[in-house]
Order: sequence, then C-alpha cells, then structure tokens
Amino acid sequence: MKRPTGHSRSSAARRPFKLRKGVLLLLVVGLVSALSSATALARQDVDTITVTVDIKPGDEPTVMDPRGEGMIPVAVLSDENFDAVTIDPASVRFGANGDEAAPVRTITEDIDQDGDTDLMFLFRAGQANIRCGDTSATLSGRTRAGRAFSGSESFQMEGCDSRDIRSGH
Ligand SMILES: [Ca+2]
Ligand SMILES: [Ca+2]
Ligand SMILES: [Ca+2]
Repeated sequence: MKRPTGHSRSSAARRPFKLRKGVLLLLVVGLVSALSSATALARQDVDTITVTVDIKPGDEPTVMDPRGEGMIPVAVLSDENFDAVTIDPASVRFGANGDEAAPVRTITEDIDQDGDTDLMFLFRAGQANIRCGDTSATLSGRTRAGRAFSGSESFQMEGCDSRDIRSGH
C-alpha cells in the first residue's frame, strides 16, 4: 500500500490506529491459538487411522457373554482407506479399552466376502476384560509401516444382571 507523502499525521489521527493495532493483536493471538488447536486435532486424525472392526463376524447384532470363555474372533475389514493385510499382528491388542489382549491367532481371509482380503484375530475372552456394563470394545495396533489404527464395535451383553454391572474397577 502506498502512503501519502508530505503530510505528517497528527497524534489525534494516530490514536485510533494504535487501538486498532491492539485489537488486531488480540485477533492474531486468538487466531493462532485456534489454529494450533485445529492442527492438534488434525494431527490426531492423521496419526490414528479409524478402521472397520467386526467383533464375532457373522454375529449381528454382536452379542457378548461376560462369562464367555474360549476365543473372541475380531476382524479388521479392508476398505479403500485401509488394507488390513498391512497390519503388524504383533502390535494388535483388543478389549474394553483396546490395549488388553494380544491375538493368539491371525487369519488372513476375505471375511466379509466383498473381494478384498481382511484379517481376523482370535483373542482369549478372559484377557479382553469385557464386563457387564460395557457397550463396545476396541481393537488397536499398527501397520508394519508404523501407522497407528483403531476401530470399535458396539455389542449387546447377555447374561448380565444388576449385580454384575461394572463397579468402576
Ligand atoms: Ca459383529
Ligand atoms: Ca472390504
Ligand atoms: Ca473383505
């Protein structure tokens, strides 16, 4: 912007400019903090890929039994955003929080029969820490390239009564 030359500004004319500078500074500070929190959010999104998880594939709706023993099969389904075959099975955990049980077996198969290859993991029910009162469970892990991913599925609990509801620990 060109400034008019040859005219000195009076101090009265400068005062509102200073005021505006202060407002501008506030705006910039607000914008920077808004931007940094938006970037933090975006970074979180970029860091962890959300994947499609199917607990007990073929069991719809998914029903869990708090006293269930044996294995819980959990599939990670491939789609255009995520290829389940890239998962490092050693990094996979599953349970109420998503960090409990490690898989005892990994099966590479087109679980949902849509033409792409999925992975299915078997977890020991006793290690997944799924109790009465829980409504979903999470599988998390990393790809062999190091990208974190996680996915959850809701389920219904069967065989719970009020005494069984998780008391917080
Ligand atoms: Ca399911
Ligand atoms: Ca698919
Ligand atoms: Ca598939």
